[in-house]
Amino acid sequence: MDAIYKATVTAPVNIATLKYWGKRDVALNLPTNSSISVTLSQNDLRTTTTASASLLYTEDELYLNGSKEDVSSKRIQTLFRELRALRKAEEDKQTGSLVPLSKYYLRIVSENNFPTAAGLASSAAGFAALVKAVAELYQLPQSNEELSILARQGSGSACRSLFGGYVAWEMGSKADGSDSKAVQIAPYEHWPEMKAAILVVSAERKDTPSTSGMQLTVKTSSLFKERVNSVVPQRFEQMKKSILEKDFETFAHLTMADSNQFHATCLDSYPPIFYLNDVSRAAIRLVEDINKVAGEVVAAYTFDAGPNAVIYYLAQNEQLVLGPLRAALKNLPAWKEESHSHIQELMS
Ligand code: 2P0
Repeated sequence: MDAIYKATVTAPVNIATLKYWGKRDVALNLPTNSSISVTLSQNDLRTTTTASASLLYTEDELYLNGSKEDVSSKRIQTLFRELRALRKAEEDKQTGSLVPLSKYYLRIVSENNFPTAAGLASSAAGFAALVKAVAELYQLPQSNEELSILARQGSGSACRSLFGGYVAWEMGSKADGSDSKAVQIAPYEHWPEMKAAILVVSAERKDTPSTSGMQLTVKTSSLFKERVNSVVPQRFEQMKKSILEKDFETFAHLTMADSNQFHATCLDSYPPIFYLNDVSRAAIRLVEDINKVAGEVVAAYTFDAGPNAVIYYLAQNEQLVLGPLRAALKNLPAWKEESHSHIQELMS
């Protein structure tokens, strides 16, 4: 009986606080700006992936939440090819002592513990888990930063899910993408008081997929040019500093401003892209009210390519933030109509 070689890993979702939106190279997934995210804890939203290789397998296969997915996409093929090449290099180095896994077919079995493609960064956790699982199966010596370059080619935001805590994706400047990678700004333990809650407004698949949405924005939005050239470079440094200094007020202001500007560039695209809905906009007003009543900034909202809000706050302000949110949303007709809508606390 032929052996099956296996490795299982998990990768958490990351939520951008400084948004990636726009590619300067579509094939290599090179972004038009650097971005920053907070990685959720492994206990929250995550993908668990088992990668296996065996002579028994007759083709490369990928299963996501129990259903067989197409592996012929360029992104998947690139990852398989690059990971095999890295394994092959190790096999060549250690002549004859390693099982030639680079020649075996792969089977990837992946499960999300949250809705796929509802603006919950499922591709980020998914591709990060795929790269981590195969790297572990192949016992590759590459660092997480090096693996992030691979994950980026699966999905841009996936490179940031290789690290926990506070993470930057440095856009890089090289044409081959070898310096467009994720680095950790600070581990989770640096600022453990940081909490997040997600308002699941809708678990439906999003309208405009990120990849085509951002291409449309790059092509048609004039506000976008201003954003990448003049706004984000400054914000990137300011946000990093606010994280290192645990300055919640600055972090929160930058996070909300960046979410708003990202959605403004979506609206400025032609035809316009709408990711926020009535509940999303109500959540923005509620957070603004909560901060006003508190007399200081105690909560920050951010939205990705979908209507679900992620609210950041510090542990000591949990009641101050979540109490009014729960009370107000309960009475909102649009919130009640959505059977999936709920508030989920994260990073606890
Ligand atoms: C982000 N988003 O920084 C931004 C904010 C959505 C809004 O990264 O084409 O799925 O696979 O590189 O990574 C979503 O884009 O796009 C995303 P691809 P991805 O998290």
